[in-house]
Amino acid sequence: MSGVTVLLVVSQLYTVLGSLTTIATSQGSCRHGWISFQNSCYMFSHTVLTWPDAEEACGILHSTLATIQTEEEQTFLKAYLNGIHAIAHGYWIDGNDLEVESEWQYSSIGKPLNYTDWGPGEPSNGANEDCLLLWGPYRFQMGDYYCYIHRRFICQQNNSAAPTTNPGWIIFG
Ligand SMILES: [Ca+2]
Ligand SMILES: [Ca+2]
Repeated sequence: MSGVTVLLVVSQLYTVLGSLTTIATSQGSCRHGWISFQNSCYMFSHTVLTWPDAEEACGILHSTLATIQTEEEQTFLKAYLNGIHAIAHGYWIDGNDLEVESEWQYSSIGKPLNYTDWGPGEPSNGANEDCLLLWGPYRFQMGDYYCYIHRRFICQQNNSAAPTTNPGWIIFG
C-alpha cells in the first residue's frame, strides 16, 4: 500500500467515525456512566467529598453540581436514587445559603432556587447547615447540611445533543 493509499484509508476511517459520532450525538447520548434525562446528563458519584470539593470535581468534569430547577427533574432524580441507592446517606447538589442565611442560591448560575422539595423539618440550618443535599433518609427530598461533611454528589452537564432545528424550522410539541 502506498503512503497516499494509507492516508486515504485513514481519512475514510475518520469520516466513518465522524458519522458515527454524529449519529450518537443526535440520539442524545451521554458520556459513559452518565444518565440522560431531558436535555441533561447526570453523574452520580461513588466517592464522597465536601460540598466545595464536589463543586470543583464537577467543574473538572466540565459540568456543575446538579441544578434542580423543575419538579420533573427532581422526580426523575429521586426515582433514580431510590431505585439504585436506597441506603446512601445523601448526595450534594447545587445550592447553598452561604452568603445570606435562608437565601438559597444556585452557585452555578448565581440565582435564587426556583424549585425546592424540602424534606420534613428542612431546611433546619442547625449550627449553620448551608449546603444543599438530596437526603437518603427522606427518600431524596432536599435538606440543608454542613458543607464540610463528605458526601456523594451529582454532577450535571447540558447534553450537546439537545434537540435542534434546521434554519426556518420550529419545534412543535
Ligand atoms: Ca443555612
Ligand atoms: Ca438540615
